Amino acid sequence: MKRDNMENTVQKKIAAIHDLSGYGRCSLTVALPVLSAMGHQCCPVPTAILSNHTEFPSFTFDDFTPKLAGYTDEWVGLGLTFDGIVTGFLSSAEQISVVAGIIGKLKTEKTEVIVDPVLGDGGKLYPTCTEELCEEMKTLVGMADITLPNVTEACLLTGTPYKERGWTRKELTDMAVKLRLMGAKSVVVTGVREGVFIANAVLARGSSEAAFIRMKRTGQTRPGTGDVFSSVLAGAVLNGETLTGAARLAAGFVRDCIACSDELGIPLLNGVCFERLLWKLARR
Ligand code: PXL
Repeated sequence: MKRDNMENTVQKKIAAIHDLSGYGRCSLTVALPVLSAMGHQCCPVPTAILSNHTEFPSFTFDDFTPKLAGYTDEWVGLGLTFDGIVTGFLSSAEQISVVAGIIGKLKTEKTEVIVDPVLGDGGKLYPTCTEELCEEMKTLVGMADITLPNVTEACLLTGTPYKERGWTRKELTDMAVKLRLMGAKSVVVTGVREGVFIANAVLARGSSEAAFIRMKRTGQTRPGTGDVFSSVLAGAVLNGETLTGAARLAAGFVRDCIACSDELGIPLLNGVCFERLLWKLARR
């Protein structure tokens, strides 16, 4: 057995393909601490370096695309294999084919590929996300063992008109089925408003019916909660949890983070103070 593979039997190794935003709690600044707390070794692949996330009125943005192939080729040279590969915010349509190549290089038949198709929220695209990026994102969704779009992203990917509320379970299941037809094995549609609840539709591999997980809304929508959700879900799946169990853990954790952030008066744009609650995820 290769040395690296032996290491994987004692601790899961996850490549986290996200941007590094210095301020605002999203992407790598969420994935690294969350996956570490859950007992995994998280290896960052930075897609871009930003001063802060793009929901602030201004930000600096340095694309890392030209460096990505060389960076990950070094990992191939070291014989690294990964139990999980998670993807999040990507810089450009062009970067997606590079990321698809990286997944192809780093994945084995046992690797869990988790694609968060970060495109927008509240019915709107994020400022750096273009129509072409949305189109290309479908390729990555097709490579996913699990994809977890929010409702806005599920609409953009499936060509469904967006609405803030009033989703029926059938409409949500239909969107999840369409995403599965694109090639994703399992789908979780996150952040669906249902009155005083937030629901998540979980369509697991091979299942014809979605499970719905509902949590009471405890506060306002905040940036970065999708990244907290995807990191907790990835960490839990790699700890052997079922997809529905992992989605329940992630939804409950996000709910608690929102409540805690409101209680502490954290400004909305600063995301959620997940740091205070990481202990809930900790694994010895
Ligand atoms: O949380 C999604 C996200 C990730 N990365 C960057 C973002 C956003 C959402 O605004 O701007 C840079």
